[in-house]
Amino acid sequence: MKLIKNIVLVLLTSISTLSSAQETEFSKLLQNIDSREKTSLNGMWDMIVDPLENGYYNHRLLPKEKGYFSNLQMQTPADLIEYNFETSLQLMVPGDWNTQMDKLYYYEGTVWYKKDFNYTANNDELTYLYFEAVNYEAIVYLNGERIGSHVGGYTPFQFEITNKLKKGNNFIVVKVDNKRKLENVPTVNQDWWNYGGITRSVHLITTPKSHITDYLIQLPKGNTNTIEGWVSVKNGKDGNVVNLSIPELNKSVNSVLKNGIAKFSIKANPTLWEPKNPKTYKVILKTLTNKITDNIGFRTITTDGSKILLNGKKIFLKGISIHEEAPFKTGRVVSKEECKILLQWAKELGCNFIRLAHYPHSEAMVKEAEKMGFMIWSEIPVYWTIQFDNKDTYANAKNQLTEMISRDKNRASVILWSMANETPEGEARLSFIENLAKQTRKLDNTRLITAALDTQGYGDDGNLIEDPLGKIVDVIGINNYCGWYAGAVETCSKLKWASAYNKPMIMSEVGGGALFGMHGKEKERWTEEYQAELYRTNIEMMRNIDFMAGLSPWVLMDFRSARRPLRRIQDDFNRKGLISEQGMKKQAFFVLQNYYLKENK
Ligand code: GCB
Repeated sequence: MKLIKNIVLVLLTSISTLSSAQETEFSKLLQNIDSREKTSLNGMWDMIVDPLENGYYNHRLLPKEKGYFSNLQMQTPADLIEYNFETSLQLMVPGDWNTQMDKLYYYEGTVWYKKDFNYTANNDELTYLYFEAVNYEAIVYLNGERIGSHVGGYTPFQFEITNKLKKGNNFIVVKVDNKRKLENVPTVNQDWWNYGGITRSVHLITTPKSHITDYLIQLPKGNTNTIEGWVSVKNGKDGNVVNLSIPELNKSVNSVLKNGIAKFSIKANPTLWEPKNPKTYKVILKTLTNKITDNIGFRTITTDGSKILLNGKKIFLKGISIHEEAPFKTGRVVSKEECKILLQWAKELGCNFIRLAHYPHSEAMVKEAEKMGFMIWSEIPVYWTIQFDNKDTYANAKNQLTEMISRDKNRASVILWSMANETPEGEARLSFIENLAKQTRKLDNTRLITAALDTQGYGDDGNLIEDPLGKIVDVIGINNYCGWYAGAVETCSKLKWASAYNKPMIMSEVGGGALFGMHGKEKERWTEEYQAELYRTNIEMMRNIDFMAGLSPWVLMDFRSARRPLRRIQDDFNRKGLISEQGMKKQAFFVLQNYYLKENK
C-alpha cells in the first residue's frame, strides 16, 4: 500500500509540558459544541413563577414527590392540580426573565421552565442535554425524573440522557433559582444585575457511542515550533487510532488511545496568532466513528519582569472592560450579533484587549473576539467579600473556574485567567485564591494568572502595590478610581505608583460616571465633560507608570445594576460606560480612543 506522505504513527510515552493528570482534571464537558450534531431547544418555554418554591416543597418544607417537575395534567374535571404549564405564560430561551416581563424586573427566586420536544434517539448514538448557562442554580428533570443539578450562573453543564429519553414526545422541566446567598459565588452584593433564567442556549447533542469528548491542542509554554496536545475519547479502546490533521500546515498525525487519551506532539512552525493577524488553523480530529473540527490559533504568552510578551515580543494591552449586557435593549447578551456589536465598539476604540468582567462570558463572545484579534482576560465571579473560609464556597469557585478553563482552553485569545476581583486582604482570602491559582496552573500552565486588586485609598506619596496576592499572580490587576471614589480629578495626573513586585501591572479598572447627553463644567459630576476630564488626567497618570503593561478602563457600555438607584441619572444603570446602553458614545470614548490610536505604545 502506498505510504501516505506526512502520516506518521507516533507512540508517545511522555509529553514534555503536559502533566499526565491534566486531562482528567477538566470538567468532562463536550469540547466545541459548534462542531457537534445538535438540535436546538431554544425558543419559547412555558414558565411558572414560584417565589415560595411551592412546586418543590410541601407545607412541611419537605421535598415533594410530585412537584411541578411532574408536569401533571388534569385527567377528570374533579382533579385538583394547582398549576398548569400548558396554560402558563412563556419566556424566551435564551434570555433573562427580568427584561422579558415587567413584573419580573426585580424578581429573585425560583422560576420553573418547561419545554416539550419530539425526539427519538438513534440506537447507536448517545444524546446529551447541554446548557450553555443558567443563572444561578438549576435542577433539571426529564420526563418527570430528576437528572441532575448545577450551581453557577455563567458556565456550561451537560447530562447524558440517552437512556432516559422516550421515543417521540419528551419534556424537560428546569427549576431555576437566582436567589442571592452569602455563601455563593458571587455573594449577595454585586454591582451588576442578577439576571435570572436560562440565559444562554440549550441543545440536544448527539454523538456516536464512541466519541471525542475533550481535547487540548496548543503550543507549550514559550515554545513556538511544537504543537502539543491530547484528545480524550469516550468508549474508545486502548490502541484505537486518533488522527489529528492541520491541512494548511500539511500535517496529519496518528496517535493511539491509552486509557481513553491520545497524545500528540508535532513539529510545526505555524504563523502565530496576534491581534494584528489573528490567524487560526483548521484542526481536524478523527477517530473511526467521530470527527471534530476546530479553528485554533497558536501563540505564546509570557512575562519578563514588568513586560507582557506575546510570541516573545513586548505588547501593551490597550483594553476595555465589558459586561455581558446587551446593547440597545439591555438584559443579558443572547446572540452572537450582540457580542459582535460590543466587540466592534471595542475595535473602534482602538483596543487589542478586552477584560470580560466579572464572570465567564458566552463561548460565542470568546470565539468572536478571537476572530477579531482581541486578547482576553477571563474571570470567575470571586467578587468582593465572598466566604473565603467556607469549604463549599471554595468548591463552588473551583468548579466555576474549572468549567471556564475547560470550555475555553483552546482559544488563543485568552491570555489571562483572573481568579478574583477586589477581594479584601486576609489569610483565608489568600489561601483561597492561592488554591485557585494552583488549580489553574494544574489545568493550564501556558497562560498567565491575574487578579484585580482593590486600591482605592492612597497616601500623599501615592500608592504602593504590596497586597500579598501579588506574590501569587503573574500579572497584577489594579482597580483604581482616582477622580471618582477618591481624589479630585485634577490630582490624578500627579498620582504616583510603585510596586513591591517586579511583575507586569494592568490598570484593570479606572473610570467615572456620566449620563450621555448631560453637559456642564468639568467639575460637575455626571456630565460628559467630567468623565472626559477624568480620563485625561488618569491617562496622564498611567503614562508615568513604567511597570504598566496595559489597561482595561471601566467600562465599555452602561450596564444595569441595582446598586445605582439615583433617579434621572442612573435609573438602575452604572453610568461608567463610554457608551450609553442606547449605543451613544460619550466624550470620554474619544479621549481614550485618541490615546489608543494616536499613542504609539
Ligand atoms: C469596581 C468593581 C466593579 C464596579 C465598579 C464601580 O471596582 O470592580 O464591578 O462596577 O467598581 O463602578 O464602582
